[in-house]
Amino acid sequence: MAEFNKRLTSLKKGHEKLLTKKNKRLTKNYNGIYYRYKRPILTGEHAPLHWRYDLNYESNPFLMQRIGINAAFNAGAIYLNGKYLMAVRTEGWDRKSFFAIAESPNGIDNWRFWERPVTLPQTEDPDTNVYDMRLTQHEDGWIYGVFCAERKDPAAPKGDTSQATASGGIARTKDLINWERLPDFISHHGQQRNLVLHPEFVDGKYAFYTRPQDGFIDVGGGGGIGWALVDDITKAEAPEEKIIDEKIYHTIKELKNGQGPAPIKTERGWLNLAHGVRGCAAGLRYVLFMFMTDLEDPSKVIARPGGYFMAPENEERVGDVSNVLFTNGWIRNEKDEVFIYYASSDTRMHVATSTVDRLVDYCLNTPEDGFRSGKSVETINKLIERNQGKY
Ligand code: M1P
Repeated sequence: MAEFNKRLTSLKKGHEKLLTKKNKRLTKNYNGIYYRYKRPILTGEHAPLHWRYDLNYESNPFLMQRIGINAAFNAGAIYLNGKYLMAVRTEGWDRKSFFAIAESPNGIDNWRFWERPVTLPQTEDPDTNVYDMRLTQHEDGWIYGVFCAERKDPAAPKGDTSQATASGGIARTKDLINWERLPDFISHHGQQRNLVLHPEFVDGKYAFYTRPQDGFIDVGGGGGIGWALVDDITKAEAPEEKIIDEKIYHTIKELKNGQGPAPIKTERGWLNLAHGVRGCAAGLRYVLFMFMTDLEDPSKVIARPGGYFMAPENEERVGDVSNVLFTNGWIRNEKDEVFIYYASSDTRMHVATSTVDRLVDYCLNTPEDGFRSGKSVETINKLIERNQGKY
């Protein structure tokens, strides 16, 4: 018992130390667009001890970890009542992901999970795995959590234990504790792994960013960021999906792309953050990119800064699925500061900070991709001309 108590005290102390560690903004190599931070903001190790350990001496005299949390990543985010909150994709040792809300007083550090993970109601066809929740505070008064609901493919040949289907799951809440599950999004164009709800009605309808894809991994002949209008969110069905951002040969989104979080409204247009994927000898490389859309018609792209906005760096490059940056959450606070929550290599969460003005400037003034090496050189030469006498 003495040994048990000693270890428990030390576990609690170590955990508290991790949770209260200050983060540090990195000013070296600042690119004028955003700041990165020294440490990840949330990892599997941040999961509460009472989720992982049986804390009763009688049933766990060795104080063994009974349940493990492998990773904390791909979090949706929301600023609610002055609190910075993330709906974190929390993945157990058993490979199942679930959502758990984590809270920080300043958006940067001191992140703490709430007492319990989210209990997500099921549809008639229970999900095997759920992940990548985008939180949207909609003008209809609800907070929506839109996520991927994965199930074994009923059409998989006998003995194939990996073929899956991805659908757009939808749930809504007022407090992030009690959730109402709505039927999955019905797409007429294949699977949906990357669904995001726009925060405002468009033409009196709910508007979704979609990603029609032929298979579970491959987008195939489909792909691109799509746009679909839905009459009734309690029976969301999209007969039509219009592609607003295509995947393009020899770009950072050659293989696939997907909307990140719900866009941020600015005076100049909607700021959009997304991920782009290309193949290389090391496998798939996931980076983040931005684009801006028209205020009146958010399906119309008005600015396409070329190349990536953020790519994996240093430790971010390595994890369970290496060479991946992924984002599905960001927060704009009342000071127009923007907190970009991104995950590295399907393992841990980070934050980068910027401002609305900077991101608008980035979108409107970064040269577009010319799609050929020769065009890239032309673009650099134009800048060199403008810089004559300045260097
Ligand atoms: O492993 C990288 C990412 O792969 C998927 O994203 P996409 O559908 O764009 O390929 C998702 O499983 C995502 O969660 C994951 O981070």
